[in-house]
Amino acid sequence: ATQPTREDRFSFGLWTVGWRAQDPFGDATRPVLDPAEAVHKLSELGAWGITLHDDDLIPFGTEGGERDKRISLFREAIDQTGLTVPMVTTNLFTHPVFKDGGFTSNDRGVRRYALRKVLRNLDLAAEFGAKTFVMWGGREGSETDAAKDVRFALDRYREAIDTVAQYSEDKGYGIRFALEPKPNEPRGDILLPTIGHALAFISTLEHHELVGVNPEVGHEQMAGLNFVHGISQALWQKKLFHIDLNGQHGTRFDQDLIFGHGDLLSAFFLVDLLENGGYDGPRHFDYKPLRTEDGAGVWSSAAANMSTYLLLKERAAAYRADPEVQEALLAAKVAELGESTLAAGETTEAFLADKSAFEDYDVDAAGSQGYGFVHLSQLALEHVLGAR
Ligand code: 3MF
Ligand code: MG
Ligand code: MG
Ligand code: MG
Repeated sequence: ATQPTREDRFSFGLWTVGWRAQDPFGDATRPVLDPAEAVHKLSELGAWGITLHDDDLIPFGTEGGERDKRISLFREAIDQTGLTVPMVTTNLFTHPVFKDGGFTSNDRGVRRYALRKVLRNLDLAAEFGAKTFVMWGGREGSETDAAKDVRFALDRYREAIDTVAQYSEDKGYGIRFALEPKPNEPRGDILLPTIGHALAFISTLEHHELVGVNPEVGHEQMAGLNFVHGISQALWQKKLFHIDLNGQHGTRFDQDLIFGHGDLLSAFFLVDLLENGGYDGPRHFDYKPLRTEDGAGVWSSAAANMSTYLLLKERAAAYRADPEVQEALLAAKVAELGESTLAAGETTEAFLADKSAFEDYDVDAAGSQGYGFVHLSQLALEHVLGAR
């Protein structure tokens, strides 16, 4: 059951397995990975899709015949394996031109250049049949509040996304957009730092219906936030267009660990939510094989992401099917929260007249009841540990 198949819809960023493990203090520890090899290896491991930044496939500045050649070699590997390219994303963070941002650089020329780069990248996304276009604004931010008028920056961010969405509509691409929040790194502070900020921003867009979020486990956890809650709200607002699965140990640098190798209990409840909460998008991994790993370690880490997900999916099903869990859920009144607080058709007038709701309500009895959340939680933990 932990052997992935295409039906599981697992996808990986080309930049994940292809990461050469250079970090701010050390050189790369692995050689360049040929994109076609990544496609073949991922396909053999049971993955369904591969995703990429423009620059992952076509190094920045590569033009003409060399550009075409790289695209067609990748396309060939895709055709040979039957892997899909469900998502394409944009790199507005590596080249020094973007050091003060792409869409929100203080320099207008840089902003125009960034927008052109993204429009061209969107053509590439359409060419590969991608359904989702992710935008992570890694350099959209600042280190000092003296240097960035955030209100202007948000105006320019909105202008850029409205322009990109309009272009896509004009071309009939049918692509949806997903913004990826992150609180910091590489900038001291990044704009749209959390799922909540991104959702609020999206509601102001001209094509808000085409724009959702691509939350990453580690990014929300870097901000000390509960990822399961964030994903729940994104689902509730019908804005979970895509997801970046990985692992993280709390509020520190972006670790991009294998899925489940950070907060395992949170990963369990996340899988339960994704499987039962109405998400039908790709299960996409944005992780980094540890710097200590060689080529073989890269592929075993890719496999580990998928097998962890499937194990947790199995555990979540067992948890839900356990009669003791069902009893504990009932005792904890988890489903009762689904009932509306006012009765159907109850007017405010009738509500105010209901003495049992207030005047006669036994607050001491209600205040002394136990909800049994610990018992329920322990049952979940025992299922995760395979003890049930
Ligand atoms: C950085 C990220 C990014 C985004 C990527 C896809 C390089 O922390 O998570 O990975 O996921 O740009 O949009
Ligand atoms: Mg990340
Ligand atoms: Mg990360
Ligand atoms: Mg990511």
